[in-house]
Amino acid sequence: MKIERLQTLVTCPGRNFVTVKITTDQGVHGLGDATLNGRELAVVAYLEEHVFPCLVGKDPRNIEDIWQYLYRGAYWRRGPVTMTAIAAIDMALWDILGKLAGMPVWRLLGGKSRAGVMVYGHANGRDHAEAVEAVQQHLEQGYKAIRVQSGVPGMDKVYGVGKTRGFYEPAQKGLPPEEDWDTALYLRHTPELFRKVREAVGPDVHLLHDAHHRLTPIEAAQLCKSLEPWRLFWVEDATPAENQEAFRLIRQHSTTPLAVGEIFNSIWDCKDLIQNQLVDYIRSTIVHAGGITHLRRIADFAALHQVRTGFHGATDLSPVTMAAAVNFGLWVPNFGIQELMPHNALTDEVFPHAYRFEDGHLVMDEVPGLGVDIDETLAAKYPYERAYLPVARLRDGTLWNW
Ligand code: KDG
Ligand code: MG
Repeated sequence: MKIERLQTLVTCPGRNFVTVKITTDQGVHGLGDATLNGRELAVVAYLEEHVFPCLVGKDPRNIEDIWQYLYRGAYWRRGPVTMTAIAAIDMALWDILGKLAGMPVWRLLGGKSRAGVMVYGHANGRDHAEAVEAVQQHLEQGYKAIRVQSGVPGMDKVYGVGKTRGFYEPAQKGLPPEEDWDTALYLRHTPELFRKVREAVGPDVHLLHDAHHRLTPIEAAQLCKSLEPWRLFWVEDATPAENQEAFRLIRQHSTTPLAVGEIFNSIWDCKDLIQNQLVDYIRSTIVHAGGITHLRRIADFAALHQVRTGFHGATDLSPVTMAAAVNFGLWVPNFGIQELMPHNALTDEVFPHAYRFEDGHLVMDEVPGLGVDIDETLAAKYPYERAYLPVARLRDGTLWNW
């Protein structure tokens, strides 16, 4: 059996997605997500110029060898563009293997460890009252875990909060918009937000929060300590993690569980964090960290250190990644939680999929492969549109972490 054809399919049904389609000489095809928010076409070029020509004629069932070939064989290792490209190929190969075996990928990985994967939704509001209301709406929809973000008085825009109520999509058409940031205001208002939410919804619901890399280690420690009375499920990206040691300072001051990793692209980005038990949840995602093959390695390593999974699942990860994440989450023994930011209806139409939301969980029936497809005719109606994530600046103009 041979790989005969490899294609990238770029579509923008509301936001940009890059999909890899691999077809074998026997006509079986597999899909992989290759979307890297704001850098989409760099991954397309990497794939089309440097990866696809090397894979024609290879046996698609040799997933591990192809992974090593693309990782070690390139000589240049890691990096988001490379690892997203490798991830897309890897997902497509697992999809093909599942279809050949007539089994879902969760079965190939080792079978189900649970009936469904618990997800967390996004509640956000322009102020605390709106945020509390959004949490209550999520509870009515069946969510057991809810991330809460709120506007901060004195700041125009805050990560996670849209201009209108409800849905929040950070990437915007055109060039990167600029937002301002004031750490002192944020640190003052966030514990108050969680006091109000916890008092409104009671002890049972899991509450999460994303600090989105904005804080220094000692500020992150202050935030996590101040949130302890409200018993969060986690604080995410409390401080940037390029220096993995930075998390030690947070740990020394707080017992609030920590999650990190949505921008990691390899096991080397989290080795020290995991080995030293400086975090509790690893958020690396299948699309940006080398696919199922590499995430399995990260998850197994994490399991040795009581670190659980909590994969990224924002709208810039296509339904192909979400399908892969559900397959992975059904199997992985050290599953923690899965982020779910639902796609718009048009995206779900372009990518018909087998996973569905039921009572706070994503579930999936016994379908071969990843359980996701692409309607190529519909996808072609929505061509790529340049879009970027915002950048953040402190009040004095200093460029900050968005
Ligand atoms: O592309 C960046 C977004 O996916 C990211 O900002 C969303 O932080 C995010 C999250 O936790 O979903
Ligand atoms: Mg995040």
